[in-house]
Amino acid sequence: MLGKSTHAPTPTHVPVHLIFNATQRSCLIEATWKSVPLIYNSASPVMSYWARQHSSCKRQTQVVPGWHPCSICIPRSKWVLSRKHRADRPFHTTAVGHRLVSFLLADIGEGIKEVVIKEWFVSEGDTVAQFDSICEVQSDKASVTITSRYDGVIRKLFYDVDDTAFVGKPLVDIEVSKEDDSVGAEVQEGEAISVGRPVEGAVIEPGNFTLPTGKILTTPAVRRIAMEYKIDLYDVQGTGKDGRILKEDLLQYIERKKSGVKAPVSSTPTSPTVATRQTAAPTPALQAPPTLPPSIPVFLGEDKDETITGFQKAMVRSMTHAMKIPHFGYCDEIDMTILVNMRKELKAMAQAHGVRFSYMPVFIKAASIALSHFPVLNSSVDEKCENIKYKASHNIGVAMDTSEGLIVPNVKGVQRLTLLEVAAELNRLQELGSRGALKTQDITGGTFTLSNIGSIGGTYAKAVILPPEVAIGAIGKIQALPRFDAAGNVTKAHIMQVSWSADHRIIDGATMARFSNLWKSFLENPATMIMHLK
Ligand code: CO6
Repeated sequence: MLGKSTHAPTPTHVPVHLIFNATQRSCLIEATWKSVPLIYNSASPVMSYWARQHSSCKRQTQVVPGWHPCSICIPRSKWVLSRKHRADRPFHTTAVGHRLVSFLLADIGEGIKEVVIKEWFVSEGDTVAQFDSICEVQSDKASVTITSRYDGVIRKLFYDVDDTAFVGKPLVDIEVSKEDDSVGAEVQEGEAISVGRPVEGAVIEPGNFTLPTGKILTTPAVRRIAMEYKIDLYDVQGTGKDGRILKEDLLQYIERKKSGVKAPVSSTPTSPTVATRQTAAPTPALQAPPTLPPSIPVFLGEDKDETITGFQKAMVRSMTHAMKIPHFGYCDEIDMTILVNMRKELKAMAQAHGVRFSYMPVFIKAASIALSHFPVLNSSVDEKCENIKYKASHNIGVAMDTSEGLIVPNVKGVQRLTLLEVAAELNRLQELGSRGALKTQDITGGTFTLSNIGSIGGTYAKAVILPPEVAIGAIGKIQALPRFDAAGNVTKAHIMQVSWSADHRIIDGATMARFSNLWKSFLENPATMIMHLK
């Protein structure tokens, strides 16, 4: 039963909301006074307060079936100050009409247990709206923007910049209005949500669906509708001031999607194939390759200690774990001469569709076709290596040199994509990677990896498997080298080396060699790939 306090707040009384469970005859008895969390100092009088106040309470809403919020005043002498936050109790009470929600750092996937706080976008006392950015955190694999789930006032930040925050632990306390119906019964924990693009085929849990914010100008109401319809606002063209997405824009977009009509988003000619699959792999504008800063010599003068954090810390963990896998290597060289010539044409064609086309899309697509012949290479094993899971989707990871270090985003469902779509998705990932904006969805769920070290230099490499995957390929630089042709004449050939690493517990050398031969045959005779292209 919810009612207004019959007591006016006095210096000796603290107005609170209690949540009673009439059946269990118990209640939550935490409150906040002047932003300081309090804990009730006495157990037994609670029910008598409840009894006294019960008759004056007017029932309005139920927070949880069987539980009823109720406002009363309790003498301050009955409370003790509690500076230590109680992480296991997400709901607290504050001044009448408000309550404090502990906003927990959500699980951001791939077993990530901790992140480093990179930047706060809010301070204590700031008012936030739903989906406003709260902070940027860095996991071992990507930067993630955490957004608010509520409208309210930030009451407490639990970490400083560069602190390590733990998944499932409070990130901030937000004071919300008791009328805020978004703090419904189903939201027992104020889990923070992260931004990103939903992955096709992924199970999207209510409250865990992620939405892009930050650069997108719109209102919480529009974001809420987008969330309900699982729409990525990056796909919606805003017609408001400065590109703000208006409610009408979103509703029109939903209508168009329902009727199958595509939005007029770009004046760039788009491939019919790409257009029909636009939701799976939108074609970004032509992007320049990320430029690396020139290497500058560093003279320290004296020794310098530095704590390993963020990506590096994660690399320590993941590589230590990875090196427990018994690796074996297999290398070969590939004559890329035909493909080098063909790529010139493909590049020009892709460019007409606004897509930058390097060799990578061909490497990736050829790998996917070869994987369908050797599914064990697209599998994963459990921790104890007792079970193999053959993965239906070819989510091919690409080791990427980004502003944040080496990250391995993956192109999802390559088996369903055309070469142009693979290229478009790779462009998108590269563009995000170059500005450190890859999202959790982009970097999770990989099933097989290719590392093109040749775009930097080098020939052979010993790549480390990314668990739970079981194989990885390192690709060397394409070089013009002398080789013998079929007639025994020395000719100029474009040669590229590949170095495979595989988990020797479940893969043998012959399987790896056969897979490599097939992949090689597609690259050496690209025409043979045509039969398998989708
Ligand atoms: N040879 C020759 N030329 C190449 C090659 C090779 N292997 N790869 C790319 N290129 C060309 C490419 O075609 C582009 O040329 P144009 O199209 O004519 O402009 C140009 O180099 C730049 O390509 P870019 O790197 O922008 O794009 P690409 O799609 O080939 O690669 C990428 C995408 C994400 C792989 C790349 O940008 C990147 O980050 N590469 C570095 C990956 C890396 O750091 N790997 C090391 C991981 S650690 O493997 C490891 C075992 C250890 C050593």
